[in-house]
Amino acid sequence: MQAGLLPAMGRPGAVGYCATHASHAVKTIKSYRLPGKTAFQSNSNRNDSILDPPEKALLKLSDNFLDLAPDAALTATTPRFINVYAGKSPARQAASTARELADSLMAPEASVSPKYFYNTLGSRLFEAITALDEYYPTRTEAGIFAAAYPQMAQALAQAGLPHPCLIDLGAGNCAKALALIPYLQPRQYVPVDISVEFLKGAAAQVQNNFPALGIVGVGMDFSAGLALPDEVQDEDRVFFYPGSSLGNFQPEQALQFLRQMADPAQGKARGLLIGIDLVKDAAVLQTAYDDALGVTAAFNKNLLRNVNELLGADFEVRQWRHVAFFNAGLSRIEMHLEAICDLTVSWSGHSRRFLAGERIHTESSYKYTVESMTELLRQAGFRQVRHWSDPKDWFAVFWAAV
Ligand code: AVJ
Repeated sequence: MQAGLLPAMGRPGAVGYCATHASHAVKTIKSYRLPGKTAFQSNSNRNDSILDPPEKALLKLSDNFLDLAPDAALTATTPRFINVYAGKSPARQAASTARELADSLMAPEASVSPKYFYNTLGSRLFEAITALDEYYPTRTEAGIFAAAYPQMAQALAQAGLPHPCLIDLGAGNCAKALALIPYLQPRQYVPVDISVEFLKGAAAQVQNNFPALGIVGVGMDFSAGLALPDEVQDEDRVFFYPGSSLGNFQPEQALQFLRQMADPAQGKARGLLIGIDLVKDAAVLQTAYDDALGVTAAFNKNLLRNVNELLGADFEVRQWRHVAFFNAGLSRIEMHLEAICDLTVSWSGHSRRFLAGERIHTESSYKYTVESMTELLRQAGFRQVRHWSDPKDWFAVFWAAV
């Protein structure tokens, strides 16, 4: 990635963080200064190096998160932030979360929804996963984007969306949007995530980098529905759903979710930019979810800590072990937590006994083919579908227009 790509990032001496340079920063942002060409286009041996430049760029990006100058934190405009509790008060929301957790833990085949991975520590552990050698999706996707940003921007412009409202589903640290914004030049940026405190920090960071951009942060569980607050503009909505997060849905749920997005009465999408992990060699897949450092194991077990907090349960993390494998028949990675010994877990007057070897299913991560994903998007109501992928066809980014 070239230095000019992210105009106001926190390189030493970069503009945009410091109040005294604010007007310069705004000017830089308003023009969304674009580089002449991407690192990829200028690289003669594209295939050999596809993974390296964006990986470096990602590392740079996280450096920038840490490097934020203290005075910048004080002078930054805090973006608007809206918490959506699906029409319920926070107390009722907490009660229904507890009920949902209790029900899924009491089921004959115990499970916990993967959305409960993402407390603040969980979001950080996921960030760490994306930096692992074994976890190829993030850097492969970044490589695809880095090679195709201008083409993607062109695809949006051709669809009549030169300045979209960019809705970033599961925005997390907003790193992917930070790189995309200079190209798509959104009128409004709407990062959405269930991990509210984590997102607030990240949204403020985006505002630092793009002071002139209208940002509406939304804290909500969008798996429950895509009804966005009124502050989010209706026009020119483009959903950004990278990272293969769609893979967490069962295929039938994925279809419903995409349909909802394309529905003029609900998501009101004009287009969707979505990244999806592709079916590949089982060993490569499996290693990505069972890394040598044990970061994914920690991410999986941290879910128990979150359940303890949300449900008032007494899970002992040490009594559980991480299990991950590729279920080829269902085309999905499965993650489970397996009881190491016979044990009992209790919460507010209830308890469940687990025998050694019994599992809690914590995540399914479905893998698609280019064909199956194209078909899914068409079934959901997207008419124009195209995609970009890496040389190994490990990952694909789709642009789908309604
Ligand atoms: C965020 C759902 C895309 O399935 O690869 C990473 C989550 N779980 N390692 C994925 C995850 C274990 C990730 N998604």
